[in-house]
Amino acid sequence: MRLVDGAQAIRDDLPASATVTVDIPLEAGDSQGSAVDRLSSVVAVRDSQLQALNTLKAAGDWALTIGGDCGVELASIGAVSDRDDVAVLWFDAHPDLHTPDSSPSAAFHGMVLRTLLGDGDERLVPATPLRLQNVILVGTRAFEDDEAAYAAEVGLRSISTADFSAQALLAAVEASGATSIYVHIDLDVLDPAEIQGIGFPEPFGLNTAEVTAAIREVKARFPIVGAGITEFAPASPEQATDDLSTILRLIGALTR
Ligand SMILES: [Mn+2]
Repeated sequence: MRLVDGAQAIRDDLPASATVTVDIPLEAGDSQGSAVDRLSSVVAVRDSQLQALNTLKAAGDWALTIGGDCGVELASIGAVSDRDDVAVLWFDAHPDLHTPDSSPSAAFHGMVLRTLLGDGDERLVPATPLRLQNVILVGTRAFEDDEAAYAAEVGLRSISTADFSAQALLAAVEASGATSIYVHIDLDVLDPAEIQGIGFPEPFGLNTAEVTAAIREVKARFPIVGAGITEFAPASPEQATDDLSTILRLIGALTR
């Protein structure tokens, strides 16, 4: 429930007229014989999100999706995965590159990027998966062995925390050949000193000021076609209040 509390806390600080709430199933869901925990819920949430995204698209708007865990990107990135012109900037301490076979937890949020790249349960893989060359890992620093092996094998583009800069990001988007961007931000890409309300903190992360400055610089050259902010899971209302200024700075960089 902490993820629900986090999403609601963010929503309460956004203009109601610009906000669409996507209801999620209250029941836990069923794996339906797969190695993906709660697969039926993942499918139901994806389909509800796609409906909302299509409505916005028809109105000529792009969407900033507020999670939820990283699983919400299945719909939000999946809605643009067929576009060669979109680079996905994956700001996340974790690469989320597990397959159902390699995942130690069976939790879908650790498989979502790999699923978007075409490897995963057939009920979840998009009709046209993302192209490897369009994905850029940013600040990703907690790989499990199978994920590291895959990323090395396919040569996934990556910008480490130490190498992070607006220039590095611009160069990576240019190298991908894309002309627009989707920006995924799992809040755990930030250093744990910057944010408290996350479930899987990893040391040596990015700071909010460098992330917002880089996003502003990149989006001045490459328009944003979608974005997501995920994994806000405050332990208490006080913690939510403390973190909201950080989250609102990220939202401001993406949207203004
Ligand atoms: Mn993460």
